[in-house]
Amino acid sequence: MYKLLSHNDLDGVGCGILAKLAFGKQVRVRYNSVSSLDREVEWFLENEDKETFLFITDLSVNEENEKRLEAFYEDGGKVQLLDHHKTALHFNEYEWGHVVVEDDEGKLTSATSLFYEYLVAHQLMKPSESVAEFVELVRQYDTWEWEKNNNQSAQRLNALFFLITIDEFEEKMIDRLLSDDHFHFDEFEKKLLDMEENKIERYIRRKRRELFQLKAGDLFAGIVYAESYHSELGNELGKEYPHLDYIVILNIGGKRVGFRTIHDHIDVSGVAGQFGGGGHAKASGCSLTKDAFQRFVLDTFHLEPLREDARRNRYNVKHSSFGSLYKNRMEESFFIYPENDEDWAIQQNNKKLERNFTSFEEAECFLKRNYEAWLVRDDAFVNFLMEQIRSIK
Ligand SMILES: [Mn+2]
Repeated sequence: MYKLLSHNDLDGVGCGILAKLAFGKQVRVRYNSVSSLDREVEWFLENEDKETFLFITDLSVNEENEKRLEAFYEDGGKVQLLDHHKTALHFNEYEWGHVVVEDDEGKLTSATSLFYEYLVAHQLMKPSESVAEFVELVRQYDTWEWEKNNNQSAQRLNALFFLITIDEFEEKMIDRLLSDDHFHFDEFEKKLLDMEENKIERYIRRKRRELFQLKAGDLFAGIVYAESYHSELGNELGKEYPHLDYIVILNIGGKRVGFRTIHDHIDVSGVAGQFGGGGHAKASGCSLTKDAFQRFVLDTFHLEPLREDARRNRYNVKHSSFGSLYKNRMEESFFIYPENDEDWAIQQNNKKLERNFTSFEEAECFLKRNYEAWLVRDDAFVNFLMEQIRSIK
């Protein structure tokens, strides 16, 4: 018999699907949150038949269980831990630990890709094209590589995972991987996924208008309340407001805070760490503790959301050699324009600021961080230009 304890996200469930393909009825699978794994491991060690082979994938155990598992292994127990999180690298000290963050070719790994390699290498599973394709989609989603590659199928696979129950997802995938030569979505799923995509788009559009800005030390954060689609939201808001160093997502019902960044110079695991949380450089989280609640909710509740830049302009556009017009809540106007070949300058209410900028982005970032200004619509831009002409006369 085999037992698999895995994470309850797409990558973790990908491992469960592989286990069922390899071992059929010979494996029992339990999916866990980060916090529930240790209880399951203890239960296994206390109650399970010693002949049962234990796999742990996409998660790692606490120090006590680390010792217990080593003793279990030394005593002839069979256990294999496979993970790809940096924080689990020390498990490589054990014969039963295999943690790889990046493979020999520099490709980021996922638990599903490591488990597939393991099963094939140990001849517990025959390699197949459709399974390899499924594994690659899971890997690209989990490492967020799908974004760079614009691999919509990877994102859609994760969306499908959240639309149905884990049991249904497992069953669908196992049937498909056993019977088809290539991985694909069926017609019903395609329809469902199109609807879901539209829904996420509308959700993000609304959240874009609810984001407010907070200066936190030397960094600037954008804060938003949201219960769902945290990854998509963090990514889209980050791209929409590149002057913000990171995005804070408050889930009041779940009493959780998520941190996301699209910037390479920011490590949000450090930000979460200040509130007792942790995670990756680009995505992290913490509990909504009293401190976090004070900082992100109470201290900021009076703030007004950022205004969005006008989207459908033909004349007042960014990077324009004629200049771009911004406004803030105090009705001050800001005009960004190229001053010579290299510099960009800003006029605040027709008065030039002393400092210059080396790029349009730098000038705009300065404006947005310090004045929360937004790009105005074409009609306001035309009025502004007419006033300029009048004042010259
Ligand atoms: Mn994973």
